[in-house]
Amino acid sequence: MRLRLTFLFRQRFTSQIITTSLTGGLIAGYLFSKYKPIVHAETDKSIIIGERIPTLPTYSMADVAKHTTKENGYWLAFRDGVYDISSFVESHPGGKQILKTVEHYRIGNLPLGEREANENNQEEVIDLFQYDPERLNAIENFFIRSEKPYNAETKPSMLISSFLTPVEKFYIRNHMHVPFVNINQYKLEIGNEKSTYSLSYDDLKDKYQSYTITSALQCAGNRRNGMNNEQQGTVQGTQWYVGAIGNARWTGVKLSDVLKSFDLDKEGKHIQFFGLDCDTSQRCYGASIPIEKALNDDVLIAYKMNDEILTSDHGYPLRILVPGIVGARSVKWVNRIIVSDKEADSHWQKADYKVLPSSIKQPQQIDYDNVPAIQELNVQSAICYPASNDDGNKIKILSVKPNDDDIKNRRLTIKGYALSGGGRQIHNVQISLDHGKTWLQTELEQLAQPYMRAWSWTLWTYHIPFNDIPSKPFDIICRAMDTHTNSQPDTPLGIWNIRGLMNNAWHKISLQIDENFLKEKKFK
Ligand SMILES: Nc1nc2c(c(=O)[nH]1)N[C@H]1C(S)=C(S)[C@@H](COP(=O)(O)O)O[C@H]1N2
Ligand SMILES: [Mo]
Repeated sequence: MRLRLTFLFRQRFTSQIITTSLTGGLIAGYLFSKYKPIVHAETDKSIIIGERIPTLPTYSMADVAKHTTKENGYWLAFRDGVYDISSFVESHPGGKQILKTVEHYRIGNLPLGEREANENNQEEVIDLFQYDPERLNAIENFFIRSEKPYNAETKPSMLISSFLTPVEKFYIRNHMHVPFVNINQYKLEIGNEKSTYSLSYDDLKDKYQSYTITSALQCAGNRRNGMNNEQQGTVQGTQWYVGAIGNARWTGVKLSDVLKSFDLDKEGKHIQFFGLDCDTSQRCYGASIPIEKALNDDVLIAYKMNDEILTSDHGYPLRILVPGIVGARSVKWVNRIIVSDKEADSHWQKADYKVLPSSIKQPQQIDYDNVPAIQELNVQSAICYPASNDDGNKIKILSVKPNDDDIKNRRLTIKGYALSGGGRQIHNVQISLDHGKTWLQTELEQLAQPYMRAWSWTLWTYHIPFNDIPSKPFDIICRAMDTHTNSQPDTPLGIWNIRGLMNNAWHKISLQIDENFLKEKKFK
C-alpha cells in the first residue's frame, strides 16, 4: 500500500517532490511548503502546522508506525504533530483542498524530544526554493555567491553608475527561500503579549500616510572577503566583495504610525519582525530593533522600492526598512511585528550578526547572550571604479585602460561610495597613492539630509593626473570620515572576527595601466 500511495502522490505532485522515504511525509511536506502560517478555514485563526497543541493526546513514533494499513488506518508524524490521514487516503482530494485542511487530520502530539530523535523518519520532501523568481540578466549585474539560497552582489562598476541603485542591480541577500505569497490571504500581524491586530496589504496602504526616504541598505557582511588573512584565518560566511550594498528610494508607512495606531508604543523594549521565509522546522527569519529606533526614526514598513512595487527578492509584499542599521534588521516578507521586552528569538538576532572577540575561532565557542547584536552601521567606503567585471575577490592587479574622456583630460577617474550608520553624514572621503602617507580629498556627491538622518550613501570621485601615475603597478586606498569624526581602521587586523562582519578597513585596489595603452598613447 505504501508503495502504491507514494506512486500516486508522485504522479500528482512530481514537480514539488525531490525525494521521499515515507508516504506520510510526502503529503505533509507538500502541504507545508506553501502556506505559512495557514489560515484555518473555520476558525480563521492562524495556526502553524505540526506545532505542539497542548490539549491533544501524546502518541509515540512506535504508535505511528503501527498505522500503515487500511485496517489500522494511516498515520503520520510531522514535526511535533501526529495525524490520522486515513480518510484523506480514501478520498485523496486535490492538492489545494488538502492544503487548507491538513490540520483537520490532527489527532495528537509526539512525546517531547521524539521529533528530534526521529527527524530521519519524519521527512521533508519539498523544494523550498520553488517560488524563487527567475532572475534575468543576473550574471551581467551580479557576482552570484550562491544560488540556493540566492545571494548576489552588485558588480562594483554598476554600483557607482547611478546615485539610486536600479532594482534589478540591487544586491540580494536571502538566508532561505523566497516564500510563496497569496496577497488575498496575506495579513500583517502586529501585537504584544496581550493583543494581536492584523492589517491586510490594502489596509496598510490605505489607512496610513505614506512616506518616501532615500536610504542605503548594507549587509553587515559586506566586504567580508577582505577580512581573510594569514595570521588570523579565513572568516566564515558568504564571501562578499564590496557589492552587498545599494541605495534606493523606499516608500511605505512609518512603523511608528502603525504602532501608535494600536497603542503599542507605550511599553516594550524591542520591536521584533518575522518574515514568511521559514525553514522546515518553522523557524522563520526574524530580527529586532530597539523601540527607541522604531519610534523616533524613519523606520518604514515599505511596499515600494524606487517607486515600484517591491519585487519578490526584495520582500514583496512588505518589508521593514531600518535606515542606518545593518541590512539584517530590514526584514523582508514581513508578516509579524511583535512589541516585546526581549529581542527576537531568531538565530540571526541571537547568534549570527554579532561581532565576536578575535580569540574566538569557532562561533560555537561563545555564550552569545553576552555579545550584543549589531545594530548601527559603521563608517564605510570602497573604490568601485576602475573595476573589473570579473570577480573582485580574485583580481590581484587590475589592468586599466583609461576611457576616452580621461584620455582627453589626461587623467584617471576613480570613483566609489561611502556611508555611515545611525544617520551620520559623510564628512569626507580621501584617497592615498602612497599607502597612507598623504591623502587627497575627493569630490562628494551627496544629498542634503536632515541632521542625524543621513540615510543615503555618498558617492565620490577623484581624478588622478596621468603625470602622477606610476607606470608600474600601484595601489589606491580610500577612507571616509563621518560627521562624528569616526574613521576607518587602516587594516582589518584590529577588527577581525570569525564571521567576518562589519569590515570597514581602508579599501585598497592594485592597478596597472594597460601595457598596450602605455605604448600607444605615450602616457607620460
Ligand atoms: N525575511 C528575510 N528578511 C531579510 C533577510 C532574509 O533572509 N529573510 N536577509 C536580511 C539581510 S542579512 C539583508 S543584508 C537584507 C538584504 O536585503 P535585499 O536582499 O533586499 O538587498 O535583508 C534582510 N532581510
Ligand atoms: Mo545581511
